[in-house]
Amino acid sequence: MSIPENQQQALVARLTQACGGSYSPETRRKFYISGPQWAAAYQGQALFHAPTREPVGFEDVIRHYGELGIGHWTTHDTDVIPTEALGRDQQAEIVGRIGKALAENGVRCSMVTTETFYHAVWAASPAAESPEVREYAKFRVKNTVDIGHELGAGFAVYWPGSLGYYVQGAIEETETLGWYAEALNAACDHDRTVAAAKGRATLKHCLEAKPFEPQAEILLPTSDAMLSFIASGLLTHPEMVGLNPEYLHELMWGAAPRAALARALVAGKLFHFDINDGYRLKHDVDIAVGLVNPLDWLNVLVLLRSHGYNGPFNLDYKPPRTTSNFGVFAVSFPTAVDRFITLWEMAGEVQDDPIVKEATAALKAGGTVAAGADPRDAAAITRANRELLTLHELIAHRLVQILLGVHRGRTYSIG
Ligand code: GLO
Ligand code: MG
Ligand code: MG
Repeated sequence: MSIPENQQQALVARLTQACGGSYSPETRRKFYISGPQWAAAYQGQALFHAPTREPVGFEDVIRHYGELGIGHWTTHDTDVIPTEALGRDQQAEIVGRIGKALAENGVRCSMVTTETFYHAVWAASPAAESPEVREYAKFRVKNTVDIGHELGAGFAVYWPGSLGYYVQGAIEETETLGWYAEALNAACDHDRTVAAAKGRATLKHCLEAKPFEPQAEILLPTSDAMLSFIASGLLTHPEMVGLNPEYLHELMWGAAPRAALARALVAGKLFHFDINDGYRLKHDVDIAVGLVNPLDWLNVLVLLRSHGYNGPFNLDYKPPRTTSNFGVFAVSFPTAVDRFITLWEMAGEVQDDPIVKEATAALKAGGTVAAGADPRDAAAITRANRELLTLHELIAHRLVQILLGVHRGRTYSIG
């Protein structure tokens, strides 16, 4: 029987309720989870896709986030301020309204980011040959720093989307990288001045890599490329600059996201984290966290928990274009947050699991080699550890049991 239009929202709401497993807004607020303006306002458009949803302004997004218990909000400068109004009186008026909406809904702005990819001015990237474009890029990142301090943010993110090219040979890569560094240096210098004047800490400046899109070739395609850029000597304040890895962006080029995060951790540069999901070697589908790779996500969160990562988890995904405006806040955001919290709690269970603990400790203790054995005897060392190494597969089994809840005694029967 067909479902009348005016009964569909009630059906979606009832089935969402029937899923159970949702956390209260108070519980959700205990996590450093941020909701982007652009994620909630995404209308479903793409190169080959017309929009499927109506526009949503920041007042509505912030109100919904407040109700859901998403305690932090993030934005591009141009998500909320028209390009032509940036740095002008209208900006101050809009930022004032944002501050009011945040305060009224108990939401805080954690991060601001500069759009340096969409507007036609960035056709040749923010580090274009034209000095005017590069001066404008400096104005934009400095202006974003101002907005960030005004709204109480702690982080500024830079996804230099258009830093690359379609055709080879027209730009010289080292020169372009130097020019891009000049924009970041301008942002950091300005930040130091503003922070000192306001008696606030400087922002944490976070670079975000993506291997493909929107350019054909990207100059800083991975988090590792960005780590080497930070350490290159081109930045005047490398200590102020770290990473905002995005889960899917690392997966897109075929990396193990957990290993990419580990490299950022050991470099002390894991400042901020964009959480979502998707597929290897595909475009940036930005599916909500845990819908594609829940086991990998569980493992990522074990790593972050065990290293005491305490930065934001930014819900940088796109509600699918099959989801309605109603569905964005009734289903998409609350379920994304709740899957994240569940996986976070499971990661805690993994850390405390006696089987995982004992197996891990045994592997680290290693097998007993006969006293006085020759340390050059590879065959003897291999024999001494041979049986222990089966524990790798057992640990993997245990992680899947925890993910499926089987470790709590649930079994399925075919008989
Ligand atoms: C696009 C990026 C983008 C950034 C945002 C923050 O693929 O993920 O959403 O995260 O511009 O700088
Ligand atoms: Mg992102
Ligand atoms: Mg993405």
